[in-house]
Amino acid sequence: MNPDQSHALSDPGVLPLERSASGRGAFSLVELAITMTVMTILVGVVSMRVTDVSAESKSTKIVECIRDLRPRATQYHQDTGRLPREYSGWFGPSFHTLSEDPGTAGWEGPYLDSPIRASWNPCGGQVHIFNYIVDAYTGDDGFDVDANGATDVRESQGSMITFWDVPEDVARKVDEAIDSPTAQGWLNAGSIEYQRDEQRLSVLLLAP
Ligand SMILES: [Ca+2]
Ligand SMILES: [Ca+2]
Repeated sequence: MNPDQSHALSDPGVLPLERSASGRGAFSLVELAITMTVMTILVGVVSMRVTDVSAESKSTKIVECIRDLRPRATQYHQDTGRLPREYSGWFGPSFHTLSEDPGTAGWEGPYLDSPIRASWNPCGGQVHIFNYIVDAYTGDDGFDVDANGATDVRESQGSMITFWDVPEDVARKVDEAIDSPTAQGWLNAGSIEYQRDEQRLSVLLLAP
C-alpha cells in the first residue's frame, strides 16, 4: 500500500464519495451504480445456471432410475404373472414385492439390490411403484402412451412409478428425455405424465 492510499483509508474525511461535489465524487456514484447493476445481473445469471444444473442433475437421476427399474419390473412380471409394488416409507414384503419375497409362486428375486427408498427421489419426496395405474395420479385418466388424445393404459392394465415433490422444470426435463416426440402435450401424453398442483411425476413402468 502506498502512502497516499494509507492516508485516504485512515482519514474518514477523505472517503472517495465525500471528497467534494466535484466531478470526481459524481463519477464515483455513477461507477458505484454501474457496479451494483452489473453485480446484480451476474448474481442472477449465476443463480439461473445453478438452478438449471440442479434440475438437469435431478432429472438425470430420475431417468436413470426409470431405465434401471423397467427391466427389473418386467422380469418380476414374467416370473410371477403379477405387477410389482414397492413403496418407500412402507414396510413388509407386500409393499416390497421386488426386493422381499412375498411368497408369490414363481418369485425368483430379489429384483432390486435393496428396498426402494425415498433417497431414490432426488427431489426429496417419496417414490412408489404401484401394481396398478392410479388414474388420479396421471395427468388425465391413465396413460395416453401414443399421445393421440385417448387413454391406452389405465387401472389394472399396467404398473407405474410416482415421484412426489418434483418441480416442474425437473419433470419437464424427464419428459424431454423419454417422451420427446410428444412434447406438445407433455403433461397428459406419453409414458411420463405430470400434475402441476401436486408436483407429482408418474411414469408408466410396464403394460403387459
Ligand atoms: Ca392413446
Ligand atoms: Ca409426457
